[in-house]
Amino acid sequence: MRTLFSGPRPSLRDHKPNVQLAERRLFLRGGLSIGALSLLSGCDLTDNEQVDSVLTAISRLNDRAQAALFSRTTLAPTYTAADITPNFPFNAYYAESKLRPVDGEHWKLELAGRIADKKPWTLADLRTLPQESQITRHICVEGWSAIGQWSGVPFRTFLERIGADTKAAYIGFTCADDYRTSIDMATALHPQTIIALDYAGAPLPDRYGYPIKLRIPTKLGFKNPKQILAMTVTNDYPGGYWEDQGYNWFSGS
Ligand SMILES: Nc1nc2c(c(=O)[nH]1)N[C@H]1C(S)=C(S)[C@@H](COP(=O)(O)O)O[C@H]1N2
Ligand SMILES: [Mo]
Repeated sequence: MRTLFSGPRPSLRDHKPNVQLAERRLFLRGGLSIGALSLLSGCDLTDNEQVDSVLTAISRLNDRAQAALFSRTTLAPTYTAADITPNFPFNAYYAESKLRPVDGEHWKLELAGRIADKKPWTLADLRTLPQESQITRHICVEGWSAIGQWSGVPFRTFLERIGADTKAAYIGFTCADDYRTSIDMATALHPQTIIALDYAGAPLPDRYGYPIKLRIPTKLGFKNPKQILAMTVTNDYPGGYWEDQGYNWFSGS
């Protein structure tokens, strides 16, 4: 059940990563013991570290299954203005009082990796590209969801414009608060994935990721980086802040 946030909200840290929860539950429910897992994996699983590394491997296998099921044309549900959640929540790996705003006047999006034209982009540059607006639901693994309106540049348009290698496997993002995440190319090219410049028709507030947030309605909230400083197109798995702590990398919503 997806519930609307109300009251004090636990941190992602209070939630067991998917590796420990979903996969483990799946295997236990399926009657798969650690002993059977040992047989399957061909390893003698004698300690937690080994069990975790096998479960991480299963989570990466699950990434491939999700990627195979992901459809480039299936759209996330969209909503009307009346559905928008008042006081859309702020979330980050720290409290909102610790938020350090980015100076958008001097900000430039840095480009690296498999990209033909690595010229950095200003906010004004991004405003010259075609813009799109969407009202979609943001779902956080912490168990809350909320509906908001984001507008900006379709990410596919941007990737084509900069000559990104769309055959590459990953796009990695680094953010002003040192947050990191990464996504698969199919999701990057999905028609609803946008570089959000506006929230509710006005420039993105600091709390929602000014100067830019990558808004991906087909993925869980933690895969939507805010305050992006740089992006890399790469074939080397970039991981991410929560992903490196065991959260499932693909995390479709
Ligand atoms: N730079 C940055 N981006 C981030 C995070 C973060 O801590 N830092 N947290 C993620 C998580 S877990 C969520 S749910 C959403 C929250 O976005 P919001 O504050 O606009 O609701 O941002 C995501 N992107
Ligand atoms: Mo989240």
